[in-house]
Amino acid sequence: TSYGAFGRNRTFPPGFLFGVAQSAFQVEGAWNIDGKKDSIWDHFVHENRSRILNRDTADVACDSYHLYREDVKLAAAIGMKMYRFSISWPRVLPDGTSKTINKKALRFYEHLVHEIRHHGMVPVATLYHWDLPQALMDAGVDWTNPKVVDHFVDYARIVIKRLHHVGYWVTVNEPHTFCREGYGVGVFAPGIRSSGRDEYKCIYMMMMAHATVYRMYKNEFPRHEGKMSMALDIQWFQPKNASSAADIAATRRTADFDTGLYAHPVFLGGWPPEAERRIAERSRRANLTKSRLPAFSPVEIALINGTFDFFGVNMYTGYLVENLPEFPHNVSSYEADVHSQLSFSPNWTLETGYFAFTPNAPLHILRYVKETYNNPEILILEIGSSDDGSTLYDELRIRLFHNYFNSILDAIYDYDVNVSGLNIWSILDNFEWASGYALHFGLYYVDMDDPHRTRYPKMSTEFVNQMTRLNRVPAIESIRPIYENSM
Ligand code: GBH
Repeated sequence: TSYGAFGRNRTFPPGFLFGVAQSAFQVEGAWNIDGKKDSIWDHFVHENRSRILNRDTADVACDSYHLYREDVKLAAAIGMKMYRFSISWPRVLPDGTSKTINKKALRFYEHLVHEIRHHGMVPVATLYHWDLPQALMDAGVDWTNPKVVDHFVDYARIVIKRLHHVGYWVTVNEPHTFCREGYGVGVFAPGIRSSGRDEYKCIYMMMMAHATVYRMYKNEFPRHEGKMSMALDIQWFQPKNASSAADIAATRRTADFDTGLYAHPVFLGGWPPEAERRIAERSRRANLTKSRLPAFSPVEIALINGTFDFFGVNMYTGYLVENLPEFPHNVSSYEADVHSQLSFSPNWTLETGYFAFTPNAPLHILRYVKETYNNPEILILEIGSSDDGSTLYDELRIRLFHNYFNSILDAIYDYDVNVSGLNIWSILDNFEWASGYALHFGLYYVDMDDPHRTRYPKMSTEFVNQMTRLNRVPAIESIRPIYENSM
């Protein structure tokens, strides 16, 4: 590992913001309180409890709907200057539409924003972190139906009008994960298994929804200073066999599908040409009358292109990519379109959950974004790792932070990448979707059997605290004594 000329003592640039992240469904609980109705996630979890590991539910989760003041305080206490949360659409609009506005919900988010500002932090607000109102779903207005776009804009307008002090707006969180797992694989809500078909409609609709909200925001709220973009999950892809031309091509193809289908329309304009061509060709060979990837009209390309004030990145891991042989012509799926296989290198430490600690992944991801998408301002909206909840001494997370954060400094100083801040996923252990409470991403441990949901600082809180005080990445060895002293 090389950390360049400054060694490990480089400081973060002036104005660099540290923050923490979370999302409504994963922390709020209060699933049916004060007028909130079901989201597709409430429905997905309740309809078939075996969909979630250990039959967990998010009915109470961290109870942050009631305890949010404490959460904000915990973040401020470790020197955070940003606080990322999401707004629950079915809390604000229980039926999904603007016909019924839940005043209590708007008041809740207004208080939350106020509390964040009061503690000297910048609110980062996500409008859609995967919790579509079930009422819309029941009415057939889901992410394959163009009507979802108008409803999303109505909802966004109501929320934005009320929350003046948000510094960064995130329209949609990880459309890649949402469309892949929700409409392709079906292990996330709404549980649809339509790989490469509804999955692609979902991408199209999310691009339209994002862009229409962005245009509405700029037209209707010209005096708001908040910046707006999306959160895209970006992985560092490397060929499994670095001297195999097939693996090198598969790596490019995978980035084109997993990143390009989501980033190209917004940051460069239109679908990534290679992926668009492949899907069209495979659709033709399967005797379909049109491509499974919905076409953008020239007007739509122009509508979506440029709808960003920064590039929001969620980063966790790297993957090795191996080429797979072409699938038969009549297989209509994302897997057949991309025909590659992902794995982790044996050199990487596996985390409890989905990810592997991939040394220097942030540097590669940040360089990729800079070089591919014309050097935008980059805000890291999520970076973090999971443990199994068995100890507060989260050594692996500290090692990962040490490497990942130094790697961000490398990107800034050695490669001139414009990174304005980072948000750690997550402030609290919370409901990790289909994995329930088995994966612990928090800086604070939360005991889900404790009715009070007491928050306990893990050792990494002290690592982060030192980092925000010193404005540089602290030495790993310095942390344990400080942590133990503070207990
Ligand atoms: C982000 O998603 C989310 O924005 C956030 O809500 C989430 O809590 C956080 O990261 C941590 O995961 O191996 O087939 O089971 C990352 C989404 C979704 C990425 C599941 C890995 C693994 C699919 N993750 N995916 S599988």
